Amino acid sequence: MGENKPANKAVLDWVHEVELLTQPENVFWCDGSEAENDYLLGEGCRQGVLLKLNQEKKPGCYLHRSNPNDVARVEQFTLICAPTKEEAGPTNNWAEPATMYGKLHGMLKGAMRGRTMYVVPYIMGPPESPLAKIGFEITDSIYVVLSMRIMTRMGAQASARLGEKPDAEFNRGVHSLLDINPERRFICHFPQDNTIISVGSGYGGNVLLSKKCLALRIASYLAKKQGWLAEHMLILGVESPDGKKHYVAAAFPSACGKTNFAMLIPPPHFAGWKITTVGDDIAWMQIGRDGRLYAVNPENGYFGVVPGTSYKSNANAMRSIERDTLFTNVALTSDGDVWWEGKDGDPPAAAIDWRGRPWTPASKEKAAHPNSRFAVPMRNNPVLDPEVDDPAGVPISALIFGGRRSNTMPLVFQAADWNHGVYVGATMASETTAAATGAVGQVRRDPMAMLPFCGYNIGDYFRHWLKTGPRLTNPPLIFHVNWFRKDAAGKFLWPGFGDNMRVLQWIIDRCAGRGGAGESPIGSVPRPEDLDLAGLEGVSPEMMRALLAVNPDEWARELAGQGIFFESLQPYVPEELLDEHRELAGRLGR
Ligand code: GTP
Ligand code: SPV
Ligand code: MN
Repeated sequence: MGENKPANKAVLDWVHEVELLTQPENVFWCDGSEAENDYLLGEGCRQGVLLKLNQEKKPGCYLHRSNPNDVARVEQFTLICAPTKEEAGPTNNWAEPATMYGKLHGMLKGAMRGRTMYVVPYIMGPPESPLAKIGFEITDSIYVVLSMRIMTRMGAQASARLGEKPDAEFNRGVHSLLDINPERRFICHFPQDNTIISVGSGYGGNVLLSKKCLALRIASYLAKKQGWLAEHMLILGVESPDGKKHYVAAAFPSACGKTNFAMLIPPPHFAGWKITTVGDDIAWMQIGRDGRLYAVNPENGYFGVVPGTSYKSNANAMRSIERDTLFTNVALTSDGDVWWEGKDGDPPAAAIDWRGRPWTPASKEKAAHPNSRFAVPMRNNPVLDPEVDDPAGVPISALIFGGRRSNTMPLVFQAADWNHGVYVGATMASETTAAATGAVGQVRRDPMAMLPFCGYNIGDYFRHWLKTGPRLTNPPLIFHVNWFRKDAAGKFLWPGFGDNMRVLQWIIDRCAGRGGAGESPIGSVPRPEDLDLAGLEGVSPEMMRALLAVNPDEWARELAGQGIFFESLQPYVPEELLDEHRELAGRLGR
């Protein structure tokens, strides 16, 4: 075991270099086999990295507790090391590549002494897809290896696909835990070298280098160069009772509802409607020969937010995580099961919290960390879309942007055309969540939900979007949604989750040339009678009006906020978006 070396000499040479630098006790080449997985799970338990859960209740499930100082992405220590600061742009932290390589190599020197260095080969995307990418992640964390096995198409097939050609393209990822010290934590991207180096963390998006690092930051850079899109979007299929199927892709910021929307279960009134999941976090999209936009999910699993997940809110996620799941930072019950805030039923009388301390319902602190996560193979999803492995991807009828906004943003509106839609995406904002370290609940601009994930200058990213529209002879329509609008007492006005089907149906109707709407300065907004609200509980006509309202005072503030954001990005904002801003101001009478 651990001997499965690839034939490609460029890979062997690079791994050898990293071995000389980090000086591990041994090198373990992963093949992705069942036997290897069993061995690593056993080894993880032996080392105390994993806790085996009650196998009768949760077959194949394990619990990992991360260091309490290491529970989320660290945006302030995430860097784009492009040759110039201008290439990284106004929204990224930048460091000069040679300087950063020097600093990181200093930190990695001897870092794996006495430890095993794992080499993880993986494919992102359906292997036959023209968009598929191959990566290798070197790591000294068993937890990372086991997670990568769930989240990617990991193992010998990746090395085989790379082949022996010396110039075959692959992503080089190096990860070391070091001493899990926030002061020595850096997530560095070298887009021009297709290289990622991550040190000092053992958590999620910081260390599963396939995910945010490769599939978004590096891929967005490649996508710009090669004429496609790498986006922080879920992809779902929606089939109506008459058998017509549409696909939509939706960008919501971290912890703002992508996984839930991707697995939505329609309310009883929508008998015959079926929702299927292609992806829950990332979409790679290219233009098809028919001039439509086609999307693939580069991932193989879901790294989902646990708190709030229940049979009531997301039964498909609950069924998925009944087995083969790696839980991180949830609570442990006395019978070897897991628990979190928002799970169905009563809290356990006693539990061990995410830090490993005794917990009872009387405890002041949460049992599960707000950013606790599950990692589960997508094959466990009962509503996995049958086209998920299609190398060509699925045709996208609508693109949806959305954020967590307690006010201002109506439940849904439609952009007038492509450029207006790009403006809507570019100016979207959301309240911050526990998915990244820092304050929670503050409204910040998060263009296309890509603020932390765009691997190059955001102005060029906007320009790339603007250029993509005219290349699509049959472009998707663009919408904005907000499930999170609140009343004066701070209560959500919209029940969300399954009831989001009502909004999705309107979106699909609009794509099919049906569906009524009222015109407003910000776009087309449905009137209450344009939405199918039959069987909707707890939303009075007055609440419905509040959900759909475009309030002039709120929009005056919103317009100003969007303007301030664009100012902060100058001189990089494309003229087309400044035009859109002026036109919106005009429509709002400002
Ligand atoms: P990342 O994995 O961080 O990218 O998050 P995500 O966008 O996939 O978010 P997810 O679906 O995991 O939801 C995050 C949180 O929002 C969870 O606590 C959900 O329960 C909650 N949530 C999701 N959809 C809705 C909704 O329609 N209404 C309300 N009120 N909450 C929701
Ligand atoms: C996100 O923060 O958007 C996530 C979780 O999907 S992480 O993998 O940690 O980035
Ligand atoms: Mn995400």
